Amino acid sequence: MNDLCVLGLGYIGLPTASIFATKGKRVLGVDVSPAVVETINGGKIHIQEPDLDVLVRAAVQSGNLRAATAPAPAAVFILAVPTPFNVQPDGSRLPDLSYVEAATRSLAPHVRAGNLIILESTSPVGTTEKVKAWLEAELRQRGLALPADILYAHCPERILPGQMLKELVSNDRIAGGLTPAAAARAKALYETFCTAQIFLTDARTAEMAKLTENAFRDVNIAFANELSLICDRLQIDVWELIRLANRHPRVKILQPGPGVGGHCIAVDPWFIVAAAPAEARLLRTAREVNDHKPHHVVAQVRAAAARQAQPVVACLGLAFKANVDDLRESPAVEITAALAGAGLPVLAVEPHVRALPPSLAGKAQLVTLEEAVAAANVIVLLVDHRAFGSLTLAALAGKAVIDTRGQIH
Ligand code: SAJ
Repeated sequence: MNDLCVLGLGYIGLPTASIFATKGKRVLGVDVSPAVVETINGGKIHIQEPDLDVLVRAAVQSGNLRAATAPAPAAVFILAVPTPFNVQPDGSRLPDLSYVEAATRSLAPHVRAGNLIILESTSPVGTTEKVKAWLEAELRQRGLALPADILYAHCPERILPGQMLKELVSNDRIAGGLTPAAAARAKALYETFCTAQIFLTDARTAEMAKLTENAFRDVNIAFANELSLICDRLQIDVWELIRLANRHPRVKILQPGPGVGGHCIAVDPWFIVAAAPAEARLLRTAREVNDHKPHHVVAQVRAAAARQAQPVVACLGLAFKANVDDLRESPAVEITAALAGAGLPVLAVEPHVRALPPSLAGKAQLVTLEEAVAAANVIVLLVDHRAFGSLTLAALAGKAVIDTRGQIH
């Protein structure tokens, strides 16, 4: 029998399944996509993350990691499927737990007495309790007996895209159980590879802790983004302002940018807002401030383009943050698409990809940094990639420069 069955082989499930396998656990990785399963069984990866290819190859070659499209019996099940939100007609965002529910129900024929079921997906408070309820309902519907002593825990992941493999091992973790025994067993499991501390709590606190961490960062980025709007109005250099304010021993302002992207920070605070709409006023406003920032940048660029007789706009960077190739949920893509949609000729530079994403295909042209700088008269820096580090204001003299990351000097 498998030691572990990991459901969802994305950014969290794949590294987690692989690292357990390289530590000697027999792991079945499950994904609904046959293409993903085939890729992983071939020792390759379908997502980009430094060194993940080496880890997955080692895991598959050891014989300990195997992928399939359906689960099988295991001592431990880990749910690592997406938890997006749906936008309601009134504009509110409600968590979409359909992937967690489907994955949980798919376990019914395979669970055995004493199994540990871990929810790793970032989830609204109360989801681990729902996992238990869904599994028990599915067992009842199928006329199956409820196995004794099934344990449930929530063990959220905190790894940062771009340095996931390092953080997987070295970040402290939280193990929140529906019972203390569940938390303790989850802790013992993660000690297989986690060299940092693992703190025990209940499942609801663990769920809220994960949401709180990302909401904290969102609020702090919103503070920086709001400052950038205020400074634009007051004609103050926001970067110098933040540098100076941060010399105070208890002030640590984050960096403004073109908006907040990625799959976590722009999503998770909504789970808190949906659960406590009357109380979560600051969190909702922070989301709105950060979601507004791309529109502000688009307006700035359009105003600069209007001052050119024949504007050509260069958008430098499409990824959602520096030095990654992930274009999903990226404010840089949103801004570039809006500029092209406004009828401006747009050159896009993204050294980490070979093709434009579907939302930009046919609307912008993917070129090198040198080509963009030579051809454009409006330069918009959207991502502070290392590859753009050599750009100077002197080299861009005569062009309009909109630097959303404060990188060009
Ligand atoms: N950003 C700014 N200014 C800043 C910092 C970030 O504009 O000063 C922007 C980035 O450009 C990006 C977005 O915020 O668009 C998010 O980037 P990030 O590096 O802050 O975070 P993620 O989304 O890559 O990863 C976050 C991390 N959470 C926290 O730092 C609290 C990570 O530890 C989590 O594991 C991850 O979310 C997750 O999966 O939840």
